[in-house]
Amino acid sequence: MGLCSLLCKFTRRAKYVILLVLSLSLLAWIAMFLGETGKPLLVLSATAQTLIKEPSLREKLASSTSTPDHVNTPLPIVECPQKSPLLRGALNLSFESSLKLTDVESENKGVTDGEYKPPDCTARQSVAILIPHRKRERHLLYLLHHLHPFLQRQQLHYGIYVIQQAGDATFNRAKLLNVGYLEALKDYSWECFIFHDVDLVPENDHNLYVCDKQPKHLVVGRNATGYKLRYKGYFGGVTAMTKAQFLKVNGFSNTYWGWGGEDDDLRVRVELQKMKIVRPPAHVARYTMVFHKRDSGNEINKDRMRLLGRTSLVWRKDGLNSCSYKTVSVERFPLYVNITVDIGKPQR
Ligand code: UD2
Ligand code: MN
Repeated sequence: MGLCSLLCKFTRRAKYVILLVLSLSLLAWIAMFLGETGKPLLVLSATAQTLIKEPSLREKLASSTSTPDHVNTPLPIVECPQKSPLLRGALNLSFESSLKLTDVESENKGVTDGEYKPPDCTARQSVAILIPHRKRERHLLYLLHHLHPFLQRQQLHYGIYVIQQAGDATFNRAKLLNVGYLEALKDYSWECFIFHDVDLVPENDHNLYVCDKQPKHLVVGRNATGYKLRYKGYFGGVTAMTKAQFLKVNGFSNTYWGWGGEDDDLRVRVELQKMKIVRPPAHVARYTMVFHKRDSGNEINKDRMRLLGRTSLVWRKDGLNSCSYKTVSVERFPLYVNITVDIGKPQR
């Protein structure tokens, strides 16, 4: 019995061991089978991916061999380069007495209603040029003759506005410029404004007619003053301010009638807002002022020093927000928008 029970135990254990070995080898076989078939599965999924990509490749090929893209969809217009490749630097200016408006018009076919956009890129800034004017037709012609190609070489989107003071009352440059700002914004949301004397012609197209983070004075020097800054803080002639900067100072004062002071008043407003006037380098910010005498109706403003003394007290209520005027006409000529305006007369 002892031997029999021993044998029985042994055969039972052997059965278990054999069963275990069998099941292990079955598992190993299954694993091996899966291992073999796993590879083709991966290959299949990779093929599936390639197949998914394939139609777009085919589409690309098809589209490149059929009608060109630009026939159906407009080409994306890229931003103009930081530095225009069209700039020429210092220029020889000409002031021919035989020059006619029709000549300047035919030289600037790309300009419509005083507005221009570069044809092959999106301009970096949209700039309105505001020119206060009365009875300076010859100066205006010379300025248009030089300024249009100058601005086009700078690849700007621009519009030129001439603001004509109607009647014979004393001239008010600053108020006309306020009117120009308010009227130009009715046409387009210009982001930059250049306040520009009619008789100043820029000599170097590296003097960029764009706005900066701070108000910019563009006339460092001019022929008549030996190309030197007239005095520290001088802010006359041609200045550039963004829409927001000009709004922040409430524009120019409306109360300077006659010659002088209004440019200093704007400087005071800028300084009151803790802004800082910037200027391009002197060799670039050069202008030729077409010779002129003092105009009748623009006599020296004897009141200007008194007015300058009260700027910090009145700027909030004297400026863009109190600029009242009557628009006489808005004429859209090929090379500029002509706004004739009745701005009243001095209250004295
Ligand atoms: C200086 C300033 C100018 C202004 C002025 C004082 C420079 C280069 N310019 O110019 O910005 O501060 O002093 O008011 O320093 N205008 C007419 N018709 C007139 C009178 C004036 O169109 O009958 C316009 C025109 O755009 C002219 C501007 O007003 O350029 C300034 O008058 P200005 O040229 O007689 O004065 P000016 O040269 O002393
Ligand atoms: Mn002048």
